[in-house]
Amino acid sequence: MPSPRMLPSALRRRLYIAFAAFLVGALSGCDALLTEAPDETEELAGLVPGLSAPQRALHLRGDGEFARSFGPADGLGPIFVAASCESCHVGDGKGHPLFVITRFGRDLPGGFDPMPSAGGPQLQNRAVLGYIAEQLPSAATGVTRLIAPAVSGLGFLDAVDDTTLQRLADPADANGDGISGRLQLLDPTAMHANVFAIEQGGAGATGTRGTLVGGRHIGRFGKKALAVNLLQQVATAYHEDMGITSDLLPLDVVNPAVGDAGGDGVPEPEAPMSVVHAVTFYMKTLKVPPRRDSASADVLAGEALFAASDCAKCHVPSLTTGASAIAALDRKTFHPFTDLLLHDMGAALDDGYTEGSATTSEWRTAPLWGLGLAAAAQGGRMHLLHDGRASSVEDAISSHGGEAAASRTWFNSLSAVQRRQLLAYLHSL
Ligand code: HEC
Ligand code: HEC
Ligand SMILES: [Ca+2]
Ligand SMILES: [Ca+2]
Ligand SMILES: [Ca+2]
Repeated sequence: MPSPRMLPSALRRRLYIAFAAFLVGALSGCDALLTEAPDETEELAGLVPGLSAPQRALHLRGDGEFARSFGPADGLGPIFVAASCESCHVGDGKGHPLFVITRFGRDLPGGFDPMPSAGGPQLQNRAVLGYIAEQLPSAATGVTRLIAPAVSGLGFLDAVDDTTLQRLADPADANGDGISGRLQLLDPTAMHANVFAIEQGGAGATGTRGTLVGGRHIGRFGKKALAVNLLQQVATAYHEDMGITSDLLPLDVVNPAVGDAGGDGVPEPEAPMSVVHAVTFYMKTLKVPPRRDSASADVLAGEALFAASDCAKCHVPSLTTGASAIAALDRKTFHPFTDLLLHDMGAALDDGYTEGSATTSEWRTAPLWGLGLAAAAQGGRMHLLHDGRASSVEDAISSHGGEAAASRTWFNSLSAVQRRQLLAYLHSL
């Protein structure tokens, strides 16, 4: 458990809510700390600099909605995973493996079957009173359990042009370095058309977005990059994770073994578009995770090691946004340590589960910004990789295979001093 002093007040306030059980001990005696000014350098929640007053107001409204817990009278369910965004995305930081999302499907000769007639691809393991939750079907061959990613800085990733991702992709490994980032390519759906149309017409990205590559759209959010932009991700989260309908996804998710059975009794849409927009805007305008100790000698030496390594070919240190109607996100260079592309990570990370054009062993490069803040958000101990299985950075690297196998070998060949320097750098992100 981290010392309460290490935690900024806003993060701490939120952690206390979700981790009350873990933090009961820490609560006693830290009343004085709670009233201290937050340490800006460790604050994860917060606005991107340069927002106008109306933009700040919309951000605050979205913040409130993100924290809001839905009840049966608000349309929760009839089946769902959690009652609020914040119950998984605690303090906007990385989620704890106690609160995972489970998705499943099975391999068939014709390809992967997300088992819709058995409630796939996502398991809604809770239900409102009088309705029956889903159970994992025994016929599922691929089951994946995903922890919630941190949501800070996502507006910058949302505002990167499609052309930037196309430029980074090297599907045939043309430069022969064993690393071949692929675009997640998705069959166009009515939802894509809607989310792109709304974004182009509203306060969203105005650069190259919604590009068709071989007739398919480019995905970028989610661990296998299934969502094309934040608006789609947010509307889908309401729908699949909380059972909340909107104009973008107007039919409640039901347990196919039960059928509608009166559903949740609340008319659709349960969340007006103003709420979906406010939460999307909140996601877009959270500041990037702050760096710490960035000038120490070890960190600077580690930075040079990282830049010279293959790590940086996937965990790309700098990206630049395209044109954005939000001035604070317009053509800005930022440091996410991801290329937003899919990579084959080898057998250890193969979960037998596939989404869109991503294979079972392919994952979107996890951004490394905020890595050093993960443990604080996760109740004191680090849980890395898509399912939170790794308890340290070294542990996460030891699961890197496939395209990242050479990178893992390189890491293992570092001297003790170099390894300490690289880890100091990664923890400063
Ligand atoms: C039950 C836990 C849970 C709930 C509730 C939940 N999320 Fe998530 N969230 C996740 C997980 C797990 C992922 C990764 C999903 C994936 O890979 O497809 C995720 C992914 C995301 C992402 C994509 C981040 C990225 O880096 O690609 C955003 C944005 C997001 N959630 C926002 C929300 C919002 C907004 C809500 C409420 C409307 C919400 N989430 C509710 C668990 C949750
Ligand atoms: C071929 C691309 C690639 C290379 C090279 C690579 N990584 Fe990764 N890395 C990934 C992907 C993809 C994930 C997400 C895997 C998952 O979630 O299961 C990841 C996850 C991680 C994580 C966990 C992050 C989190 O939030 O859970 C760390 C830490 C990490 N990588 C560090 C490194 C370091 C250090 C190197 C160099 C020694 C490296 N990686 C090389 C693609 C790569
Ligand atoms: Ca509902
Ligand atoms: Ca389901
Ligand atoms: Ca309903």
